[in-house]
Amino acid sequence: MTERTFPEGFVWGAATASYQIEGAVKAGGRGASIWDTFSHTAGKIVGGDTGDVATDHYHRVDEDSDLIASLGLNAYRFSIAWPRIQPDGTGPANAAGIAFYDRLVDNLLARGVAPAATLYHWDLPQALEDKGGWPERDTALRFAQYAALVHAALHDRVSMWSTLNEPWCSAFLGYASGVHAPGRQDPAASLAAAHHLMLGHGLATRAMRADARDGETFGITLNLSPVLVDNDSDRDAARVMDGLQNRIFLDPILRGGYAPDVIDVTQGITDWAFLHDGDEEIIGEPIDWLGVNYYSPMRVAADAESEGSPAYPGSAGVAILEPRGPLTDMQWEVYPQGIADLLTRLSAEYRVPLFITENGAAYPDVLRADGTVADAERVAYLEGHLSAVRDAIERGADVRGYFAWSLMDNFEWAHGFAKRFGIVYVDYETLERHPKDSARWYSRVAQTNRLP
Ligand code: IFM
Repeated sequence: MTERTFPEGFVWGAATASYQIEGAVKAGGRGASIWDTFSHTAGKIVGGDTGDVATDHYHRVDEDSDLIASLGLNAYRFSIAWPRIQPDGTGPANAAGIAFYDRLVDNLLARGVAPAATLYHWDLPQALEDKGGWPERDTALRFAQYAALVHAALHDRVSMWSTLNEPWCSAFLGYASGVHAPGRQDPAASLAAAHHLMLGHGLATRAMRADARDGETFGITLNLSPVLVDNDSDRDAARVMDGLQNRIFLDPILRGGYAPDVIDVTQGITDWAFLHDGDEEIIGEPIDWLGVNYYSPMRVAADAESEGSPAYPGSAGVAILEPRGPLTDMQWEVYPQGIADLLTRLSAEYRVPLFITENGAAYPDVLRADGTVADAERVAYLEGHLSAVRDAIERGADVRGYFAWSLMDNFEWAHGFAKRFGIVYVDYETLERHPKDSARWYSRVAQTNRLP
């Protein structure tokens, strides 16, 4: 590696998720997901937005495949909508649902782009939520069956598989703080949900690996954050939050079991009866790589008066501090050093090959009359973070690739369409796509395998 280059064979991609871009929520026999229900519930989403149309990717899959190829990316990370494959969350695969992903995968391969499939990016079939959702053990078993169906249909062409995207969000934003679907506020249920998500991951990985051909790889994607403190006296508080954000997933998946301190801080909330003998062995099913989604660090301090954050059951006594500028449009701190520290730590402590499966920033982009978008702040964000990724690789971190979040502007969950993360601008009136300056910059990086 010379000064600005990346290792040979480095994967350069962009990422999206089904509910955020597909739209067409009733097409091809798709069932309802928890996000359909949630987004149609008054007051849950900024502006009353929904994913009913989103960026209409379902109908524009050919055009979008051309777009990806035109950027010179060698990979594309997308997710599969469970309710397209099993409208009620059980039973045989719905042929029309499979056909849509067949088409996407064939399109990508025909254009020289490697498909990277995520099986679950938050759109649980509503029928399974009606039976209790992720806090119920049965949902993990259902997920493994769904995974096996999708894998059987696509694994002759898809090599890179991720089971879950950001189970922290599914469990704790979905069932503890309630700002995401299904919007429940039940801390004990959220911890059960986290466990069952991981159980589902382990069972699905086992099922797919049993039927894998040579060259297939299996992983999971976690949203991880370094936890920063100003004073040594805040180190215990940082350990609590590192446990609740990072290690609650990393340790069972990569070290064979939960860390005792994570179980301890949550004891007053749940008795952990959901943890059965043998579960940790299933969750620890070996993976080939870990997907890391990094956006910003978490700053904390000890605070005896704090009741903790609703999204972190067990965080009483810890205050989450305000982010420090510069901030993105999400009010998230821009801190490229965080990605380098995280990758270095993960490589040293967990010894697993890594992909950055998401990294990027929202800014209030403006489409100019000539169809261009000058998003210099996003270019700076990407350059800062990619440069930090390179530093981490040079220091020994085993990083195999990078996926920018996101290929295009899309439905940003509770923020609706108000936050734009895309390197491609979507005009929500016409649904036209316009590559931003960041897309051109990133395309150059991908094609030359180096920072300009
Ligand atoms: O848009 C989300 C994505 O779905 C999951 N990771 C974080 C992104 C930005 O909030």
